[in-house]
Amino acid sequence: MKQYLDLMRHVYENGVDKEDRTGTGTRSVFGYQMRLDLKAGFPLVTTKKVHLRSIIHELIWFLRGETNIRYLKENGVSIWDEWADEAGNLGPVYGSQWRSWPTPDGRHIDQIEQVIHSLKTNPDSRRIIVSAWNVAEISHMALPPCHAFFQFYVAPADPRKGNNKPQLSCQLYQRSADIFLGVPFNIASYALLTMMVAQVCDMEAADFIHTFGDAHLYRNHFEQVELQLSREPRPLPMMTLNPSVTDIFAFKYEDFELTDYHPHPHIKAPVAV
Ligand code: FFO
Repeated sequence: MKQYLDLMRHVYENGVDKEDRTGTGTRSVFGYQMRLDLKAGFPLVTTKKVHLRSIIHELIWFLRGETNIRYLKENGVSIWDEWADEAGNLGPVYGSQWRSWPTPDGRHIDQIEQVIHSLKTNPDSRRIIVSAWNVAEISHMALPPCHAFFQFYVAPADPRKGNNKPQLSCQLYQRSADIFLGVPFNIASYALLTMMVAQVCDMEAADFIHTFGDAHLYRNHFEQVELQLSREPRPLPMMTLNPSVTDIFAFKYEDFELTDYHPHPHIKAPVAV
């Protein structure tokens, strides 16, 4: 995926050196956008091996509305361990906001359900949005959302262009992005989500647009970054979803099949907490 390496190179060569909350130090750029064509292959980074298992389980966990790491631990996923309390809780993070955003009058809004409903009944809407950025609850979260706000967009089917179904795109605003460790996860996660939403709405996944606020490379990832920038991207793999799933909340780990993934070897790096 050339777009990812371009982002990494851009920040490495043009970013400003800046301190950060974790005390690690970063090189950072403010404002950047990538557009990925989901028909060109599944956007899983090929210049290092990326652990898709963790990404799929994390996404299923978000969609279950969970905010305790128990489900992740049961499935051998440890990417959220550093932020959980002794009981495994993270506070009202992604899953809670996506599925049960609390209203002032004591109800809860299922934003994912609403998005699916809007796509099916009013695909031209310009309000098909999910926000994890719940200002009133941020102080109770283990970490304020990094991928904070996303919107869906539908272009009508156009058989003359070979598009026999409506074309679903998704744009994400990510306020803070750890380019080496987090971004490959974030890209694959939203690409998957877009494909899943498209399938249950009988649409085709088109573009994923990834918009960044503070896009940074941690100083203790620079060696890994140089190694990765020296590698040649390989052809993208293919992702197939079990076509019998028609409910966004019914996807299981076994419903995802990745083929033709031939990445360069994994590159280890420490995560900033
Ligand atoms: N904190 C930091 N510093 N960077 C991030 O991207 C994020 N996240 C969330 C919340 N906290 C963050 C957690 N996401 C890895 C990948 C994604 C994470 C956290 C950690 C990681 O260590 N990946 C390794 C090992 C993979 C595995 O164990 O499966 C790797 O990819 O090599 C942003 O969403």
